[in-house]
Amino acid sequence: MIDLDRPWPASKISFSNIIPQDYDCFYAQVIENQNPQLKAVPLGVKQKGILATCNYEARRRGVTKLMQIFEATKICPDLVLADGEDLSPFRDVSKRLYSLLEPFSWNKKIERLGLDEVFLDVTDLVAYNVELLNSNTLQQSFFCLSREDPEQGFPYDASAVSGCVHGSPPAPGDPSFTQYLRILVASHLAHYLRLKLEEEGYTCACGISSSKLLSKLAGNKNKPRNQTAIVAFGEDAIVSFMDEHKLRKVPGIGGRTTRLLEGHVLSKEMDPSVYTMECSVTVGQVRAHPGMSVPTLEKLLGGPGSEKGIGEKVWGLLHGVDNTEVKPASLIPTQISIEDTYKGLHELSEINRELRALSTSLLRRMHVDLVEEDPKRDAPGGSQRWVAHPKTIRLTTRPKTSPSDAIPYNAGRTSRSQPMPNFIFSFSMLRDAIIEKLASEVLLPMFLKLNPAQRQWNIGLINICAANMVVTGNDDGLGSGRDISAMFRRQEDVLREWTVYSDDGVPQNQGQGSPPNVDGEGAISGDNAPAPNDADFGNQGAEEEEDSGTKTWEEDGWHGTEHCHRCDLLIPAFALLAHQRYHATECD
Ligand code: TTP
Ligand code: MG
Repeated sequence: MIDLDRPWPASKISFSNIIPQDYDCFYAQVIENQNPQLKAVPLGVKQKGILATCNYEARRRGVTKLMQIFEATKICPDLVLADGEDLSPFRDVSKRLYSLLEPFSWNKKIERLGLDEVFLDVTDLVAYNVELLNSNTLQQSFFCLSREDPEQGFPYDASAVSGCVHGSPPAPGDPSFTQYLRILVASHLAHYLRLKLEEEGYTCACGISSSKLLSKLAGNKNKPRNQTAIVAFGEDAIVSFMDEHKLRKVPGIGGRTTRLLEGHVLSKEMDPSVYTMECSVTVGQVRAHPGMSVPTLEKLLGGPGSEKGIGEKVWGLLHGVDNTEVKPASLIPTQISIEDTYKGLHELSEINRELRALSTSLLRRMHVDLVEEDPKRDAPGGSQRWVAHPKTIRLTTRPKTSPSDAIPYNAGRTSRSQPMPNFIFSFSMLRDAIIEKLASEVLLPMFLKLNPAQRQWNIGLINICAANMVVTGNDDGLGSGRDISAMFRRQEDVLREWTVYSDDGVPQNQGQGSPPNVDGEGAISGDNAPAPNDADFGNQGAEEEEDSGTKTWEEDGWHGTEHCHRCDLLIPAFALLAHQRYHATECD
């Protein structure tokens, strides 16, 4: 109970309240909602040979996320397995729940991370409701959800924080008391939002604090179906909250940083290029290690390829300091990236098949995420319109490696980009025809440029990405009502030659048109990649996106004659593409 026998200061402090929601066993919940009888049984969602996730009934029996299927079924023989390869249902639910949460951020800062996490900045709504508190009637408070309609909201008991609490509440009059009130009020909003999501069939865990970092760590404290508010204020309290966490659990501290710092603290040689979620040191051990300071961190973590100011950033994170803002609401992704991994694709027919499969997914995703109904429009294809246009298509491939090769995961990953072809936006052309044209006329030639004809390929990953998104109607050079086809025709004229990029978006052949501004979101993470959960959020995880093996490509490095890898005919370089396309049709 809080005793408020004196008025508290007017809440004019700029203090954010952030509530991240992390849905419990997300893919499993989506499947359970489609088949409610699965709620009572141990359920695993499989993608290739592993469990992308499993429900809490399965977890009670010892099954874990990312366990191999054979191991999971050994531990839990009655595990029901559902297929999780098609991400569309997960994406659809994610969008629906996001739309439900959106109105609760008055400053319109609501950021989706992957499919199952949402950061909601509720600063304004909370500040408004702190002002409405009456110290004499705290137990009968009313949470007002609208400035215009005082009856829109819900009753709540403001004499205590809702849910789990970390720390001890300050006394009225303490300098941190206003911050405490905001956390208290935000905790009731979090509870209300959790109930709203549950009405839709989805439970989640959430955290309530003043930054993305602290609220995310708070949310992880009590899972599933729970919430935790941090009511520890002041530097010492926050530092001791941070100290107890394993270093790798801190959002923004990725695998490379963890291994370098772990090696330093334990005086052990550790290879930073080996991907791991494991970590044996806590934040406290690193922070209190003799000589630890910003310059020490900079020396340990800096150097070519590292993020600028890495020492200062990590020093801040170790002390619970994170000033990153929740990004403004948008359902339009900055890029759409689809990828798949393979045990090794060797034949052109296999490459063709996979390029078609990826093109099918890309087109479906583009239609789900970027097309909306437009009743005003009288156009071929009826009432649909594109709300955004990706200007660039990028193809990335990586050879197959195995862990025993001791080669960094992304070694040999190479990319090419070119303007997005106009036909992909057509509503009048049949979808199958678009897919066929995209795969055979755009992606296959790109693939062959990246992987010149050989006797045998050994492809371990293909990613296709619609990047450089231009939102229709924004003041972005496109302008509402302008003819998108005309723009693309102009762009194609300008960028007639393909531009070659390394994966960090740096053009390798400057001077061949302006480089598309391929942004960093998920540059290497594919459509099928997990939400950047415990380890990284937003650009803080940039270190994970280093490309250790990007080749640089010479645009004109393909002269002379080549043997066709299928029929062994000696073909002039300029005709090889057409020849291989001929084989491609043969394969079909
Ligand atoms: P998580 O939030 O990590 O897991 P979860 O929601 O299943 O479970 P929890 O209750 O612990 O939050 O990831 C969200 C979804 O992302 C998850 O349901 C499945 C998917 N996913 C992958 O596809 N691959 C992965 O490696 C991980 C970790 C998750
Ligand atoms: Mg989750």
